[in-house]
Amino acid sequence: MFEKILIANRGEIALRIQRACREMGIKTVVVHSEADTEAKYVKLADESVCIGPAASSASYLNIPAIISAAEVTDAEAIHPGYGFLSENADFAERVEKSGFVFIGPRPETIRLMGDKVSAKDAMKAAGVPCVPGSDGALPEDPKEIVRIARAIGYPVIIKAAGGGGGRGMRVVHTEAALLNAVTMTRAEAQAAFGNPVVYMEKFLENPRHIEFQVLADSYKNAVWLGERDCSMQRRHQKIIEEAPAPEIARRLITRIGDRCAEACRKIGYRGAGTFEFLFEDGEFYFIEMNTRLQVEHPVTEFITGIDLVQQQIRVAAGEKLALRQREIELKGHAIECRINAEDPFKFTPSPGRIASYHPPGGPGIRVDSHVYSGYNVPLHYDSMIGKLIAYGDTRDQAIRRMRIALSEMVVEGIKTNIPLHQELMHDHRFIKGGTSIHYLEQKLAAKGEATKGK
Ligand code: MV4
Repeated sequence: MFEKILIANRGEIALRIQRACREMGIKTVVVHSEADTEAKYVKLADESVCIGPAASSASYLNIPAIISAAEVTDAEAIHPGYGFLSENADFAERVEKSGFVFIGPRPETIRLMGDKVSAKDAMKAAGVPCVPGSDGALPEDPKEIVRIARAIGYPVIIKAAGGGGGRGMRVVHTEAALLNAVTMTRAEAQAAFGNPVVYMEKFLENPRHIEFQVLADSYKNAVWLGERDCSMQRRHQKIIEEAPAPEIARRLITRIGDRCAEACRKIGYRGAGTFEFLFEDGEFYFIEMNTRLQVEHPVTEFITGIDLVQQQIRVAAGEKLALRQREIELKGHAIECRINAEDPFKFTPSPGRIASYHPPGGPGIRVDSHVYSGYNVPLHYDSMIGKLIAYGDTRDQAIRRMRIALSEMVVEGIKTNIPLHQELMHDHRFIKGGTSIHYLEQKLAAKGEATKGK
């Protein structure tokens, strides 16, 4: 096992990774920007290295500075967390070429999944059901493009191979709008990702976003650890995630989960990963794979009892997976509310000093946060200041515990989205379960209409 790991991230996930290391007897190094010098998790780490100014580009995305920090502190492995460099294949490659272990998949796998066309090809070949669409990249020939769209049937969506997570997409409802949309998406993709390749899919109008957690070692052993419903989102920012997904037959879930684990074996996947699907009219359609630990991993940890960060570290160190699929039991229900420093209904960021902070507690409550009374939320990074996760024997119990926890939680001095979460925990459609990816935006729009001019 490693003696020392460098954490190339900040905030709640830097603290989460640090806790896993502590429990395993591994020393930690955190790298941080000038804006995070006073952060408590920086002081709690065994060692810390300031790697640059507040701007992410100069610090948390500064590859040479991070590798130098690993060299001077004698760290053996680097955990990238989520966001920042976590899905950067060039970073993973440079980490390994410099003699460190990258805690994540092989660089080739990150590259394969980073290109959404090659990812979909690989998954289709591995037996994972995909959204009907173009067979790979769209050709240049306009006649061919028109023919492909007719075969799929309108509406279609044009997506950039270099995009993902909602960037570089365009919905097309009619043939008249098709070729211009392809040209525009190509140009934007070239500008944003340096890659003009686009592909086409049937546009699903009202799907849910369901994702499957997988874990694999370097010896082609792989398991799936249940699914998460991440449909409650706004502008591609998830707000609430839960596991298991409500109102979907367990037999179908098991069938898809087994396909995901099998695909991991086929491509030689290593580490933790997530298969993203759209779910509509009883069918699952693969869209993308994330090759990192995700923000919402705690809901999976609650229903499986498995520490995903520790598992990531074990397989990165070359250990064989000790988990067997038949021993993995999905038990109870977990819900996560992302707590953001923002106006709860206008969504404008609200950085600044937290005057007082009182986290909730009690049975089945977990709070993953790095903040404290007196902490200053910097304006340079995303607005998430923590995650509140509630577990119960049933979904109903998890919701009731979440309501109590939200009512106990105090964050003063800045605005947070706690009031929005409180409202959602009493929303009849949420309580029923199974809302689509459009539900929150539609609810907010309706509410905006109702309060106009008031
Ligand atoms: C889609 C889609 C409908 N049909 N693909 C957006 C993020 C990226 N991961 C894929 N996305 C979508 N792809 C087809 N064929 C609708 C979305 C989408 C979405 C997906 C998941 C979560 C939130 C979303 C919000 C808007 C659109």
